[in-house]
Amino acid sequence: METLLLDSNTWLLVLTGAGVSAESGVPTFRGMNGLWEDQPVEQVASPEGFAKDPLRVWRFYSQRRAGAAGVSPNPGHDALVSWERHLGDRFLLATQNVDGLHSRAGSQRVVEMHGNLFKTRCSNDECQRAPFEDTTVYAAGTVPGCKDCGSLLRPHIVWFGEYLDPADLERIQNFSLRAASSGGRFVFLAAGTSGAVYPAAGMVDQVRGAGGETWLVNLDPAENSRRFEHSVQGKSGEVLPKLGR
Ligand code: BV8
Repeated sequence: METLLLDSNTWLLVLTGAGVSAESGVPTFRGMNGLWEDQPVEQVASPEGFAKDPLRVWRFYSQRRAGAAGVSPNPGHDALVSWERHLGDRFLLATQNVDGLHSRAGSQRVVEMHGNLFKTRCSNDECQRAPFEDTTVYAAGTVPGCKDCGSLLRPHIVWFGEYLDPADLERIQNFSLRAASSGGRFVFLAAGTSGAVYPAAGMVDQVRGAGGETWLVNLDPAENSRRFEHSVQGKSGEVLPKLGR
């Protein structure tokens, strides 16, 4: 297997998807037994779906919150922690995952692009109440209300058709600009993602446009596999610990 040299000249931007948490027992979205198999995505991960049936959306996210609370990081998460410790501020992890496992493994330089299962916020954008930590697994049939304004509370998750937090995108962009202009080697590695969802799936093109090197570590071919120069097929929990040196 090729190895990824993590030397003092390397800047590394990592993007992870559901596949990195699969070996921890967290279901992925697409493919066999995927989350979207029996939950039409537009009904459980969109503002329209929430407006139409908040009970169904809360049941979906409460089940995932309970599931994610009961699992642990795997060697793939641990490898990314060691890479961060080795590279310091020349490392950034952008994750599409909302299970919080990267932080639980010890990753600190993490951007949770699609939110976090253990955060809840008021669905009323005018309400002043900030998103808050929430480990409550709401019983089926319960939709929590905001104690400040009485509106429904919602998972602090980026749904389809919703914009990602501009601050998150800016942090990724700024890191990429610094890496590309550092005179060092700018590497982008995507792991455990089908490359189906934007803007995350477009990151590989941005890095290539900036002259960076691109790697994909995935169990199956991803939708955007052809856009990566290096591709290692396999389980991230097995590949990542051996890949970086
Ligand atoms: C937005 C909610 C502006 C959180 C999610 C450009 C072109 C086309 C469409 C668009 C575009 N720009 C925007 C869009 C629309 C849309 C989009 O991308 N649609 C797609 C479906 C075409 N994007 C958006 O709406 C985004 N917002 O861009 O705002 C805007 C607004 C309106 C209109 C236009 C633009 C918001 C995107 C966020 C949506 N929220 N989920 C949640 O409930 O989790 S996305 C959802 O998919 C999850 O967050 C998940 O992270 C993400 C990606 O899935 P993956 O992580 O890749 O998981 P998946 O199961 O698909 O794949 C797992 C992979 O792992 C597989 O390949 C498998 O082989 C591999 N694997 C499995 N086991 C292992 C493994 N690999 C390694 N080891 C293993 N052990």
